[in-house]
Amino acid sequence: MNATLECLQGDIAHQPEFDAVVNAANAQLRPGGGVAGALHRAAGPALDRACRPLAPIRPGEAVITGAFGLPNRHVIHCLGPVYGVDEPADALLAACYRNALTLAERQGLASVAFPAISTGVFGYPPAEAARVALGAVIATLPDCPHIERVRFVLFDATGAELFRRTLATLQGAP
Ligand code: AR6
Repeated sequence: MNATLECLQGDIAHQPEFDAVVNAANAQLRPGGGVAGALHRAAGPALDRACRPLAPIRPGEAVITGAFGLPNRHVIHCLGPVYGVDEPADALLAACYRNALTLAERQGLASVAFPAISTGVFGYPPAEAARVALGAVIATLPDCPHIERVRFVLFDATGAELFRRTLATLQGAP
């Protein structure tokens, strides 16, 4: 894998050096709270209008729009599984990351920033979500030669540390 993969604390709505940011969306692709609220607020109402014809989406699915007021070229909207409801949760969560990267690759994008999909309102336990998310990205990047840089943006320091430790484990660090 030649792409850079990093995990930082931050706000997904403030990632100006990334071609695409990923939204932890709801099925109707409406603004909502959390990540979706932050991205729609920063993008402005044009993002909501662009989303309407693409809704609804299913768990694991990803769709792409422009980014409007955001400092990115595109927003990729993923519907994560609701933990304990949408099954199999791990396969559906992994599909979000794989489908988002595949869409970015098809658009020729070089950089994508992800939030920790499903770990907020949708209740996915963070440690399991980190393993699934990072594992899916590591498994998909070899099929995405255009993508040079992937960042996980975690809202708090604990989340960023968890993702960094999980990445080190998956990459075989001591
Ligand atoms: N930047 C980075 N991470 C964030 C931000 C932010 N600005 N805001 C929250 N997080 P969530 P979900 C973290 O609930 O679980 C929405 O209402 C947050 O701490 O946004 O997939 C939608 O409309 C958590 O760790 O997404 C859907 O209905 C993670 O991002 C539903 O919530 C994901 O939290 C989707 O739920």
